Amino acid sequence: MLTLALSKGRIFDDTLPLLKAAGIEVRDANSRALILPTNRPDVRVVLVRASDVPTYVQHGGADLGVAGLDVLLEHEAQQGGAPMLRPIDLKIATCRLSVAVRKGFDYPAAVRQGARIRVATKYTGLARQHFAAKGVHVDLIKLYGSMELAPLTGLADAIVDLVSTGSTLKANELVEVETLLPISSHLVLNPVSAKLKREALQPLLQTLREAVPAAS
Ligand code: PRT
Ligand code: MG
Repeated sequence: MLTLALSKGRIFDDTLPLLKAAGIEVRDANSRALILPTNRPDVRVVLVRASDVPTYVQHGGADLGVAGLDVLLEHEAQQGGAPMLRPIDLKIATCRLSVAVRKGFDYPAAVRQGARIRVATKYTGLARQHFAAKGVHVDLIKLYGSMELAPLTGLADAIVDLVSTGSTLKANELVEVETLLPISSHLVLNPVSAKLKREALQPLLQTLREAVPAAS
């Protein structure tokens, strides 16, 4: 049996067509069940929180999974240790991880070498690495959602968050001032499964690779 961890929402929606192209059809997608069968008796899907996908895959609760690079790199920044096996960039759920501030806030001054900035984010590991590399002292404020509110209420000077169209920032009078990294979702593999279930995994990975649209 191969167990694939997915999160509901954009990753699930964007992964289904790729699975279909690989001959896998997920059943009962609209049920409340957390384990979904597929047309293949040897493949099932488990539904977990986006940020729990690396944990499931790392500890063998799933053989493989799909997660945003933001989630994967933040997980690695928090846990340390070896990076996860990440054989395929699925090029879905694309966005970028950026710094945003209130309109009119002097960001260049706030990130001058040796300066100090208050940053609210869900991505404390990635934000810490980013500002450390710039030689900027950062006070990190961990939030779990609605990051955009932090600069507006004076909780923080800046946020580090995902941006896609930019309309959420715009609606809250924030401006993007720096990009940390471009994001897409990747397939991740449990290292033990990669060895022990190689026979079953290889053809699946190959068809998935072929289903990913070539870079334009
Ligand atoms: O929602 P939940 O707490 O369960 O988990 P989650 O928020 O991590 O899951 P989900 O499904 O929202 O996001 C899963 C993955 O989708 C993320 O880890 C990213 O890799 C990817 N992704 C792609 C995005 C976006 N685009 C995106 N725009 N994730 C979130 N957003 C949010 C962003 O945080 C901001 O609030 O959308 C807003 C900005 O969108 P624009 O279009 O207004 O710029
Ligand atoms: Mg969300």
